[in-house]
Amino acid sequence: MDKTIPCPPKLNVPIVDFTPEPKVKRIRRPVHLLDREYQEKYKEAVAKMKALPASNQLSFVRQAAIHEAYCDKRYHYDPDHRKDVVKFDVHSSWLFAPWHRMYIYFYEKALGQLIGDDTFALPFWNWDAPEGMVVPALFKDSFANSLYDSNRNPDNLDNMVDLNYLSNLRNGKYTPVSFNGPHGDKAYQDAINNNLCTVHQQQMRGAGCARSFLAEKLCADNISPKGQGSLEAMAHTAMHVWVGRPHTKTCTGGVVNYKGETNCANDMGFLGSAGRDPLFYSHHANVDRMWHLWSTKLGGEGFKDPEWLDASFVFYDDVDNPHPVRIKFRDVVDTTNLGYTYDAESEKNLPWKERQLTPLVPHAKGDGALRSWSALPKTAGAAVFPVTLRMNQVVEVPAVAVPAKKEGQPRVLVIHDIEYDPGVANKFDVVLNVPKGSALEVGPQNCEFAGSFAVVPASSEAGEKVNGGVTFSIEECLKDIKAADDGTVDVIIVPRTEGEIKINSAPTIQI
Ligand SMILES: [Cu+2]
Repeated sequence: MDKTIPCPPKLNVPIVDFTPEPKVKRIRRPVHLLDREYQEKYKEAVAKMKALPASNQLSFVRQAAIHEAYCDKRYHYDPDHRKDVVKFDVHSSWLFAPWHRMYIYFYEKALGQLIGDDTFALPFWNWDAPEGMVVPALFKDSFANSLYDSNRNPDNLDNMVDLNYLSNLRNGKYTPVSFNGPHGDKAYQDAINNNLCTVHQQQMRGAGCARSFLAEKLCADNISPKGQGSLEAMAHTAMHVWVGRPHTKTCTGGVVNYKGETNCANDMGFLGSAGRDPLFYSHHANVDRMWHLWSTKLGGEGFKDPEWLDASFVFYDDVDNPHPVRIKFRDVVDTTNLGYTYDAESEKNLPWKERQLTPLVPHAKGDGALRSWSALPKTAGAAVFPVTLRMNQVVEVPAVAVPAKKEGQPRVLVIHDIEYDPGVANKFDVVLNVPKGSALEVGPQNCEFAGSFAVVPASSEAGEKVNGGVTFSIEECLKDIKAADDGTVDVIIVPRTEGEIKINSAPTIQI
């Protein structure tokens, strides 16, 4: 990894508490709809940030280093000085959404300050609308463009994004779809539909509660990540890996993984370098907008735990006089407190809100005994945990107990104790009540889809494994497959990537 990134200096100025902004003056708009003047403003602001000396905390190089520090385990946590050091990471837990909101808020403010315009709002990459489903042209021109980054995947830049990318990469046989069409093509229409279904799953169907959308709790007494939510695992991870420079046999540079091999995936495709691509911030502005939409228009309820609301981080503010500001999660739950909101026009017709999902196989109402493939003994192919996943070899976990439904308490499927090599992209999907032989075909466009576990590659040391988890809201899925009143359901795990993933404990369904 590049060692030129500076470490944060020792604090020699006092930390001040964040004060809410008195009014909303920044409206974040989609990148693809910016007029020429706004495009130039954005380029100028980032160019000025890149021109600041690295000694300035608000310089681009230091902003990128913040992501590396908090997201690639540069901070080690040892509150009791027991040398029981845990590598700290803001991913895979309930820290993910608020931490990233804070991070890009201070980035946005600094950009506005650099061009003397406090109404400047960070444009978002609108990958959830068909017109925004390509890397925005503004970031691609390599000539004198502060928004350009050479560490991207040239094969993907002009194609329709795939918000379910890693699942479709099966065996490297990925068929790209040109963003320019022809628009009447079935492949083009399917690609748009699959993307919209992915966002529908992420935002609506799989987002029935804060645990499954914003991720699981993480507190100081046990800071191993407990579980991702759909906000992180789905479109967010897919777009990181989609944009980033991929690993190839002949590439040079990058990180050395535990097998001693060089892995040169970088910039957006690698957590340690993601912040070096200016597109990262517009990507995360849309991830942030997804949280905003969930908690406003879609009526999602965030955490009420004081441990979450009172959690705080310190960021530098003010380009001219950089000083540290302590900001709490409760300060950022509502974006208006931060003086910004999202363009109302882009919220009017959310194209992914209403989606007709299709069943891959027929489903009958009743208990598991009625399922058409259940002629097989229930123990056939039963996974014995721990189980090590192999790409494309599905793991069937038959007859997982489903607790009876309780009003207002959505049922969740929880898989924890997932060990994986953090140095590579890892993904598996989870589907319900599908015969083993058909499970590979299930995608977000199907009723049987319950959710995905997917992580962006990060640094790894020799033999290092990271422990994670994932939580899915399955109430809607159970209803769609006519299993809402069943006592059991078959859970099928569909490994999508090559890296070794070991699941130590069986999935459970909880209320
Ligand atoms: Cu990210």
